[in-house]
This record gives sequence, C-alpha cells and structure tokens, in this order.
Amino acid sequence: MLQPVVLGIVFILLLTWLISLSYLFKEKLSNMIGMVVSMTLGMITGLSIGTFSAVLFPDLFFEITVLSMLIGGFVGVIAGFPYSLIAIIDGLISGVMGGMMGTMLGVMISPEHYNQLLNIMSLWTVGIFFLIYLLLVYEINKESNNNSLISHPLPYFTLVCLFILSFHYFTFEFNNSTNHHADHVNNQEIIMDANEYQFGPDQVQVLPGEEVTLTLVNNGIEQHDFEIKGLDFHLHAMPGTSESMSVVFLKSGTYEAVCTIPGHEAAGMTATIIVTEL
Ligand SMILES: [Cu+2]
Repeated sequence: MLQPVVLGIVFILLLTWLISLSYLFKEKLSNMIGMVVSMTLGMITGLSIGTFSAVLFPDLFFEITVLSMLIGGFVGVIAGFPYSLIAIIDGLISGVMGGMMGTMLGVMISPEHYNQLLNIMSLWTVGIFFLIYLLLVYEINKESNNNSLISHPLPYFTLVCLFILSFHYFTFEFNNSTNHHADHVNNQEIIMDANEYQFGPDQVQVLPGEEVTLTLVNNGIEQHDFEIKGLDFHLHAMPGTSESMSVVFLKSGTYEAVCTIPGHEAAGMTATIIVTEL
C-alpha cells in the first residue's frame, strides 16, 4: 500500500501548490485564467481520483463514483474561488464530470491493462499540472519579475519528476479475488503479475474441484514463467505479454509455484496456491 500513499501525497502537494498560486497572486490573474485553471484542476482531479479508485476498489463502484464526483467538484470550486462565480461554476461542473468519467474508465478497462492505464493517467495528470503551473507563473511574472521560490519552475518540476519516478520503482498489485471480472460462477480467474523478481499476488486461494483460469501478465523487462510444482501447469510470457491456462485442483492442499528462468526463483519469484473449501 506504500505506492498509493506516496502518489497521493505528491498529488495533493502538486494540486495545493497550484491552488495556492491562485490565492496568493489573484490580483495579477485574469478571470479567463481562472476559468481555465478551475476547469482543468477540477476535471483532472476528478478523472485521476475516479480512475485510481475504480481500479483499486472495483467492488465499491457506486460509492467511489459519488466520492470522485464530490472531490472533483470540490477541487473545482476551491480552485475557482479566488477568481469569480463563473470560474467556480466552471470548476464545479468539470470536476463532477471528470469524477464520473474517471470511475467509468477504471471499470471498463480489463485488469491486465490496469498498469498501463494508471501509467497513462498519471503522466497525463502531472503533465497537465505542469502546464497549468507554467501558465500561472507566466501570468504572475508578466509585469514585475517575482523571484520567490513558489514561482520558480525547478521545485515544482522536481515534484512532477518524483511522481513519475515513483511509478517506475513500484508496480501496483491488485487484489484480484475481489475484482469485477471474477464473478462468473464455477470459474475463478486469477491475474498473476510478474516483474523483477516477484509475483503479485504471491499467495492465492482457490476452491477444490473448480476450474481456475490463471493469467500470467509480464509487467517486467525480462521473460518470466509460472510453473506449479507437481502439476503439468506451465505459463510463459515475454515482457509486455500475457498467457492464460485453466486448471482444476482436485485435492485441498498447498501448492508451490515458481518462475523457472535461472536465478528467478532464488531472487523471490515464488507463489503459494492454497486449495481449500470456503
Ligand atoms: Cu522470472
């Protein structure tokens, strides 16, 4: 859970910074700038919070839709507040719409594309934040040159880079036992994420006598496989690809699975499959 927390904190910092600029330098910023700022910040916040929460908590679709709409609208109102009523209305409507669209996007994408979706969304989010930052700083410095730290691009750009980097040092792990694609009765689907050098999840629970479809998704940069010891079950995926296979575990018990690429098992690419009645 470390990654969502880090990303959340950096996201709030980036957003607060932009909103603070509007409050601190409102006499230098026109109503037109305010409308662009409130609309963009409301929309982007709603979209990204909606997408992230839909991917992380697919079972709470209704709750996260309402929450994302509220947060998006709230941020839009706060961002438009220093400017005018038009900017506030702009921000409110865009934020509510962004929240709604973000959650829909999150549940429409299948689990094997979650990581790509989140990567695109996070790059898009911080890219737009940086553009808004440049717009505000340009407007603020247009007449008098204000050299305070808050309006120098380097600290802000560092935060943007921190946000992007934190995506490349962690991979999201999803709790696939609760995902919305697994609701077919008598057929469990498990998405097994592989990267250097671990499986996510590294422990899964399945029912005896039921067909289980296991998909190995290689989100890493090397080839990986997934072999269940004692069974004729082997999946192999090159980087960026996936492979699926179905299996029925007849007996209850604990099965061990490993990546058989030399050195990978020792580096930590192991997983446990627990076959048990509910
Ligand atoms: Cu491997």
